[in-house]
Amino acid sequence: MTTSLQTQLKYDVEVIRADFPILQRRVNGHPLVYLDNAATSQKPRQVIEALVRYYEFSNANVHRGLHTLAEESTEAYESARAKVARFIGAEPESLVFTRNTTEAINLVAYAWGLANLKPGDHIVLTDMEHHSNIVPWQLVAQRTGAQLHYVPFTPEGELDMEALNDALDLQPKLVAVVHVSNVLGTVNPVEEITRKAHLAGAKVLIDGAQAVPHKPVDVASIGCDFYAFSGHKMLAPTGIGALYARRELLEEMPPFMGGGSMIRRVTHLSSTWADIPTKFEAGTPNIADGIAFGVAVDYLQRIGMEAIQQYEQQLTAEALRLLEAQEDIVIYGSRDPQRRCGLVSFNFKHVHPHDVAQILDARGIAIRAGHHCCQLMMRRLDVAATARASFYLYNTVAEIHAFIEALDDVRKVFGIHGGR
Ligand code: 7TS
Repeated sequence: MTTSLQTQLKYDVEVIRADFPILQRRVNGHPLVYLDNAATSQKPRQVIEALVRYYEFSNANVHRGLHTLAEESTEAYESARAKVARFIGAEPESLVFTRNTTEAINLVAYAWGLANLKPGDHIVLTDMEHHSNIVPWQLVAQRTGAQLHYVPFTPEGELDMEALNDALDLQPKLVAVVHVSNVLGTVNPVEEITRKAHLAGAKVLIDGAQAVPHKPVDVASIGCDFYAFSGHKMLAPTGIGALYARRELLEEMPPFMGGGSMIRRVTHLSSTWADIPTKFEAGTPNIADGIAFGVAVDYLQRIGMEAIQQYEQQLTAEALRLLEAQEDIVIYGSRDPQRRCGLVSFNFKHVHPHDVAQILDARGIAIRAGHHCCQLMMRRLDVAATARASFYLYNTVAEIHAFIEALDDVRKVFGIHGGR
């Protein structure tokens, strides 16, 4: 099964795995099986080496020095911006480096939201959102008097498009929606949502934290106004992420934070701003991690996002097939691997997911258990938490099998008989 599946895909996972030093690790006496990729991905040698090379060879501050190192550093940082922008079909001027998805959404909430929302305006969110696409809007709604509306999802784990249409009848100022759910794996129809939201006069923000790492994304064909994502979930270091925004919006929006770099001219009473995107990058940026983000994007592009998506779909299909055969397990979200990205949330009927994660850890298998920063969704699913196995380009079918077999350890510990 393992070999035939991988041959069929012409995808050499062993060559990929050899680039990830951490995958050689043993955990609790077993080879590490890392299935917590939705939380953060592992990093290839190429990304780790880019960090070392930067600090050993060309470390200097960007956009200010006239010496060789400063020029090299600026060139490398700006060329990483161009790569990351191209990766999602955007122009470099439209791509602001942030710390992560959370900071990108907060930037929009504070810079665009405070300037554009007023009492009685509507903001449409969904019950699938991560807290990072809920809490900033709650804070901004409290400051502006805007009202929040939530679009529910169906029992199959898909957005309720009729409810979305009803919400659009309110003529909201903003629709903010997740591209791929980090709990259900649902891929939302962001092109259709954007088209409908624009017809209703709304701006559209998409949280792409779980989409850009796993599938081809083109912001131009989606047509959205804002798109946020994190480097650390796509092979880059932590502490670097990005906000794409339509050029006119970035030009119009006031700065999010003030300080060095983001200004053109400062007087005692007021200042003028640098060109976009620098206007939104106050202070010394995360230069090394930004450069390494570019290297991560090179790595993903070399393999190809279509190939990665297709490979992950095979892993997900195998995990779903095996989990579905177990009577004591509940799976959340669509059973169709074509309709989701590479992760599966599940629960044993009578075991807390924290216990499941701990028992699997004893076998070196890393999964996540908890509310996954989606308490609204947990409430809708009527659970406190779920267990979640999430896959990436370096996982193997053998690892999926090891994960499924380890579920028998849970049954042994809890004295449950006959899962399969
Ligand atoms: N949006 C989605 C859909 C996410 O899955 C996450 C992180 C974020 C936003 C926030 O990303 P950050 O980089 O700003 O922290 N999700 C998860 C997860 O599922 N487990 O750990 C982090």
